[in-house]
Amino acid sequence: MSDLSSLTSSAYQQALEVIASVEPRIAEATRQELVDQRASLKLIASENYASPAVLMTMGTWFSDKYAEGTVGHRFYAGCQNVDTVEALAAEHARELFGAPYAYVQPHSGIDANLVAFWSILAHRVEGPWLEKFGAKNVNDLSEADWESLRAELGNQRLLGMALDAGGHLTHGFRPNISGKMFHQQQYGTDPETGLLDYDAVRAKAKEFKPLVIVAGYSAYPRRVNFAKMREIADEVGATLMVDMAHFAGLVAGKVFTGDEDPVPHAHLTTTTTHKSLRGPRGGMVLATEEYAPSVDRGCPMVLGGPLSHVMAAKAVALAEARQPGFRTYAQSIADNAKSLAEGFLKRGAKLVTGGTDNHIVLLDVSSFGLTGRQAESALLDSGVVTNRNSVPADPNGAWYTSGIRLGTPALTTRGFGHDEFDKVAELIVDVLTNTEPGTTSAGAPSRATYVIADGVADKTKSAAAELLDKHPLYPGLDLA
Ligand code: DSN
Repeated sequence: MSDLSSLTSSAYQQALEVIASVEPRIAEATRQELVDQRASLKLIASENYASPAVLMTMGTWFSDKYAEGTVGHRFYAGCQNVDTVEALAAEHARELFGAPYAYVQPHSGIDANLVAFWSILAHRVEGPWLEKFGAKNVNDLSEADWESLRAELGNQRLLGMALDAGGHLTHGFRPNISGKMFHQQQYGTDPETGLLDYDAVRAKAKEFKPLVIVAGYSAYPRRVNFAKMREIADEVGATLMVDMAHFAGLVAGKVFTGDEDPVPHAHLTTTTTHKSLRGPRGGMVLATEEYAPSVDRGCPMVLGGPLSHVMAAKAVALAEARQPGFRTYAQSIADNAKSLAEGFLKRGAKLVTGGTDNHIVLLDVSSFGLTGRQAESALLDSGVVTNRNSVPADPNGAWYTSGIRLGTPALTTRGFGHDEFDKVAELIVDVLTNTEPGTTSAGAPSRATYVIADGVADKTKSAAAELLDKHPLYPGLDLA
């Protein structure tokens, strides 16, 4: 390990020198980003720290290669090495998740979801609808057939989890393309418990009869029973698409198994690769054989040319996730989230759903008399990086919010355990208890400004530094 650390140090040191010879300010910003990431408590639930091997894989000449198409079927010459990379990444993904098919080209989670949506529509075209038009394949359709198909496709329905219940923008939220390309309705959570109510989802699905049901979340602190979601989809003839971007690492690490593992239950499972999965920034679609041909058309249907350097890094990250140590890591993510939640509850803080059983803790900061925006800013001043988030039926809307979303994947990568997460809860409660809402310049109550009691931010920063020093980020990586 020390050999690898010193190799990593000299590799980055030299890389920064090469960059500095062209644009020293970029080399400096890159160096400073490491300093800053090392010095803060990163609790953003969707972030992590990828390994040096993953990071380095992205900085190569694969970046220079165009490779539209699929393995062995490219629209550019000279793609034999890209084929190796893409095939390997897909093989690792299939093996890791037990998926019949993996498409590793999407550049992000939004792109992965777009590929899935369009492939569901394309699949519809190629199913019974071709028969309806008496055509063997889409090329046989006349302009008039297309006109009528376009009208019908543009009239499809999607049912997804509401944003303030923990769903994602791409699950049918109106300002996102998913809320415009589909007629959409949303399912929420039980107003008393904050938990998903499957009977309510079923009732809504029966009434709305969607083509697509989207399950998955970005701010719901609980597990989902995907077998039940599939039952509901089957009852109404819908395609079940699960967006596991947030919890892919917990699926890969076998923390979520059986009914909680989306892959055997969903027709299509989408993900990012950089959150709990700890890979490069990017997306991926896993599919049943039935949907594979339409998923494969992601590029050029909705994607630009594949990023070969990122697909290579996906292959490296997925290989890491197939090692036994990743299961220990994934279990620690979930155990640590419980420790963090217990740390808050024993200090009297209020959590959406009363706790967690995944990697997310959603803290309702209204009991501190603060908005999410005020709490996020006060914590940032104190060296704690979080993001504000709506809580169900949030009176402060999506901009100011009443919640703070916290996640354990990044600090778990640094080696934090139960005691450290308990201390993190103590620090956060201390900052929020000692923060008051501010006023506007006209003296009216403000939802954005805040006042932290003297000395609290500095005291928190030094307590955080003590924790962080015990668990260095990229130990041995020295850029001095
Ligand atoms: N931005 C990601 C998150 O924070 O959850 C999802 O898009």
